Amino acid sequence: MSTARRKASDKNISIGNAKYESISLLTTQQGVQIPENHNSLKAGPRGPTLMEDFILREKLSHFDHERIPERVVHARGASAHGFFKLYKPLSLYTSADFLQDPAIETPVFVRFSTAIGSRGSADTVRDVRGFAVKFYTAQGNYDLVGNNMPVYFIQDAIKFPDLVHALKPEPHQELPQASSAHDTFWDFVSLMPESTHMLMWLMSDRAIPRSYRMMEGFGVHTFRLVNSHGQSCCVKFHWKPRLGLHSMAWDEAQKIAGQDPDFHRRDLWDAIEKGHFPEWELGVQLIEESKEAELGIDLLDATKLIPEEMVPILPIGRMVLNRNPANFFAESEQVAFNPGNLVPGIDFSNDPLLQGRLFSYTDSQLSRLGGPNAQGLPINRPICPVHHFQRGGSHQYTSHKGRVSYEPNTLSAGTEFRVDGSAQGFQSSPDAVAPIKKRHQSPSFDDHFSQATLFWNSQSQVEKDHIVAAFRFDLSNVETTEIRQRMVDNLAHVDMKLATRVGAQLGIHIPDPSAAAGRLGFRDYKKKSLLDEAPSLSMVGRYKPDIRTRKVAVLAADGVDLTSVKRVILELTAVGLTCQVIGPHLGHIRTASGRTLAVDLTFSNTSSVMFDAVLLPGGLGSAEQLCGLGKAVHFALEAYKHGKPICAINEGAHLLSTLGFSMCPQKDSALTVPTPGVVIVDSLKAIDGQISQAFIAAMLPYRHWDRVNLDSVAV
Ligand code: HDD
Repeated sequence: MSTARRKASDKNISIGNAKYESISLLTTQQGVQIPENHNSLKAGPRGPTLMEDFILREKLSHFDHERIPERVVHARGASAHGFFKLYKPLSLYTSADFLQDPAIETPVFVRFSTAIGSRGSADTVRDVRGFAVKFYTAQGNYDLVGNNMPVYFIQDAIKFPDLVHALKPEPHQELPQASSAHDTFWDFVSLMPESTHMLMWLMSDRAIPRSYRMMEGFGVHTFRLVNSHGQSCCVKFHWKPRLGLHSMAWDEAQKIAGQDPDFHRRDLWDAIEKGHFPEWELGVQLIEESKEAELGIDLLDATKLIPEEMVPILPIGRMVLNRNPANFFAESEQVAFNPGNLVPGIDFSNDPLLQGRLFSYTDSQLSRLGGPNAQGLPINRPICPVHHFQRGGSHQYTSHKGRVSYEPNTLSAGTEFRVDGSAQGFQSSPDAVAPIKKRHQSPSFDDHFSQATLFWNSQSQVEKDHIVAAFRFDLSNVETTEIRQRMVDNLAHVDMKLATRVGAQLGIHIPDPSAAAGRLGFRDYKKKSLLDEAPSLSMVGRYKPDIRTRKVAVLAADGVDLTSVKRVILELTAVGLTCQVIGPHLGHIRTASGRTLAVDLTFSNTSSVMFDAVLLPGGLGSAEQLCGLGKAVHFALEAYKHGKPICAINEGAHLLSTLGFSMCPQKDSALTVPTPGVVIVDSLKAIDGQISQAFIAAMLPYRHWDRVNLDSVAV
């Protein structure tokens, strides 16, 4: 197309008198139209290719450089946009603008992540999850860069590189990917007793969340809120998910890692696309600085939490994620969080872990994002005006006007940025600083086990069983016997029963708490905890059940009785559940009444681990076919074994008989519950709405680990 014709046909962009249509034209980065994009420039039809082909060179060169270094930790993640809205003004505690006016919606960008794995690793591995929130406030960006666990492995940032080196794949063979189950990790943490509390969380079901949408978030460190009078108080931040706190079964998490490594990323994306916007409530624990001593817990120690039973959480607002990123790289990959991004009214504490982070994030991003101007990228840019005299640097996005790049100056209103006294701008909260310079740690950090014990004591029996199983899995993969022994000896300081149960399968001696005495970093000191148990540390029974967005698998084959199940599906969909029909093949199946039913997925491309509940419709033909289909039988067995709610209508119950024990409906009764979470229904006897209500009731607890014969059911 000639330039003239190109101009004539174009509509969207005007430059001078000319108009250009940008969409229809393929151009180079310089805007030169490319005639075709399939053949490089050659001398003759069979080559050679010519160096002068600037179109080829530009394309290949851009491709060659389109990867940037992945985050050194938290490389694997997914993000979403949304907003934060306050419940009521917090002016008593903070002058932060976004915490004053409940009418304002502050835009946010949130990135969830795993910590250990590389960018391409699976979402569902056992790991702490990152929960990083960027608030684009009128006073600048505020980043709350937290995790889904309220404590951390180490107390001082100087240990962070060692922790991460120990946790990452071992350097000689780059194994294993995204897993703590190897020698170097347990070698390090067994020599670092301060990590024991975090290890309890890591080995708990919190480390295998069902969804990013169903996990809590924590700021971890103590921060400070500062009001307009300069008065400050200590604060801990908490995110509480509206959909409750749910986890996978370990067996399930491992299988999903193979079947759908993008499980969490997809789940977040799909929920937002469907308009099921994830929501969290932000809460704060406020502690007057003078009351810190009364708590008996050092607020600067990131391996400790303040139980809600001691300081309740005050809900202050809610966050809704309602928009997926337009481009993963530009937003999720290029976003740069930094705990040092603060706004007036919020301040740091002297937590030595936090203090080190304040250096590390900026430093890390210099190499990851290629220079000091990454905050100018669209995703990182504040929404408020920015005025400074910093100039130059790689990838400078702003063409600064004028001759002045210093301050003070008289040539460019150089004093206009000066703030008046201590009333405006970011004011660091005044703090007394102890005068002795020394490389040391406060003795109040020495208690390494009391909160690990508190956590253990606060778990339900099932949660304890899962923690024991997780320790056994990880430690069984440790090749060095001495490391296994050392770790279990440490666990003896948490609870002797825990240590004995974990150690039983590890081919080691009986756990011996005294073995640790005198070891580097080990202090034989355990504070008496003010609480014996803190129910808030358990995942059980903490949230009002909310079943919205859960996924129900409807297993069906030719001969399915649609009449009895259609209404149930409609009723489940009406309360926010997603039902998908799983059949022996794609396309349609024939129903008992001769109609057709569309199949969403087959037993070849999905399995029970992708669903939260299972519905087995009636129809003799369908039931008989499914009972003869190994994958369908496995589906039901696996769902049973993972404690999932199952509802069988009429002949649908036949599939349950493959579980190996009696699952017969009771005569004269519309509903039978042979074991927790399994509902067998006689549709002829059930009244309107009864089936879906019974199924929904079975879904409320999410899982039924108290089922009979759970272990004897083979999967
Ligand atoms: Fe960190 C990334 C959370 C301790 C150094 N960290 C990173 C991310 C999260 C956290 C959520 C990913 C942010 C994103 O999505 O881009 N980190 C934490 C929490 C910690 C913590 C909750 C303890 C309470 N981190 C920590 C320490 C150091 C770092 C002690 C170093 C001294 N973290 C980094 C980093 C990363 C990072 C190397 C990797 C890439 C980046 O920052 O931008 O600087």
